[in-house]
Amino acid sequence: MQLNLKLAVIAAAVALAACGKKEEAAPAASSAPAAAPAQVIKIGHVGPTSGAIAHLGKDNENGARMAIEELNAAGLTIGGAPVTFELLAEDDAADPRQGVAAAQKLIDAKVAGVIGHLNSGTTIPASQLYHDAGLPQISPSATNPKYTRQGFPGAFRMVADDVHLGSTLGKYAVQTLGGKNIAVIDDRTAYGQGVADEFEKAVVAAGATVVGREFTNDKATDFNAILTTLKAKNPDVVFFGGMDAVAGPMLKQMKQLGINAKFMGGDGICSGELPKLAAEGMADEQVYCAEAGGVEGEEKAGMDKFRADFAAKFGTEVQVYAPYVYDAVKVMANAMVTAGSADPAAYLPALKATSYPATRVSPARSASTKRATSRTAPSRS
Ligand code: ABU
Repeated sequence: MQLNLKLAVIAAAVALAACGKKEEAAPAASSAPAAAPAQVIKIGHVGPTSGAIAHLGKDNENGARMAIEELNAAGLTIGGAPVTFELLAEDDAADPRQGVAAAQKLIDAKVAGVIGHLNSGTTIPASQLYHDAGLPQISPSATNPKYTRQGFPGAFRMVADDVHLGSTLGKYAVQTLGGKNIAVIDDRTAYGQGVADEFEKAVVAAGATVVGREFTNDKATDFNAILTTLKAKNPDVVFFGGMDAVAGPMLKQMKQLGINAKFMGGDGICSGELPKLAAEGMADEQVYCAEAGGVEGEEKAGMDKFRADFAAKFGTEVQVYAPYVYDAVKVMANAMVTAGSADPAAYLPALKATSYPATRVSPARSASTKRATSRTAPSRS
């Protein structure tokens, strides 16, 4: 299931009911009536804050922190009771087993909902635990379609899935870039292999030839063997299904081997870090990727403000998914306010019915409106 998200500011004045741990009331200092104690609502976040894509996991976690701080500054009430939100952040290192362990930790800590995980390979196994525990989960970035096709009513994503993403990119490679002989590589993860399969299908449907299909893994650093095999097939486009931490060194080694093909990938390579990871390996107009968070028109002002606020707060630019995490936290909190309860069973219907008009950050974009962007460095708008 996919949320059709249009973002809105959480209405600070809405008075509804909350369920969460009560803080101890401070003793009244005077004869004036004591202020009602704030109820603490725990929201879990999971992403890889260690390992090769820690820069992406930290970006996500910062997006969550920013949203939580804004919610708390707004002084929300739920069901007439003042509430504060507490972020419980876990690291899954992009590893499926650590993802399951992180999920169990959050369930044991009695979070009211979870934002995460970043990777499809961690999001999917963890989703079984959240489902069993009755907890809503919104992934900001997991694009493998299986995640939302398991029949779990509480599983949501903020982004289009790999069917849309891969097919749009495949068509773009042939119809816009003019690719005729296309090579495909994937990292054998739930995301990388899935998006590469969809890309390949679309390339063939559009009339081009897939001259080679190779694979690596998400921890590999040496691609000389597969790139040498593909070089002999003279591709005009190389597509990589995987993340920026692998794509960067791959680009560098393509250059060293004299492969001058255009290089494409999904949202997983479309980060601010890619040019650094590729070192001198990226040529002008060589890299095309699905730009998560790319917005135009009226939405651009909101995104520009988000990026500026984020950079001022954390001293670093948005990588990829922080705006989606930020939105996801606010969407979840908004559903609690609307439902008058932070009880997962009570606010899930409101979450499903979410329509959240954009104010600062763009709504989730369908793959058909995502742009495959040509640039020397991933753009921030
Ligand atoms: N959407 C690409 C990165 C996250 C994933 O594994 O799906």
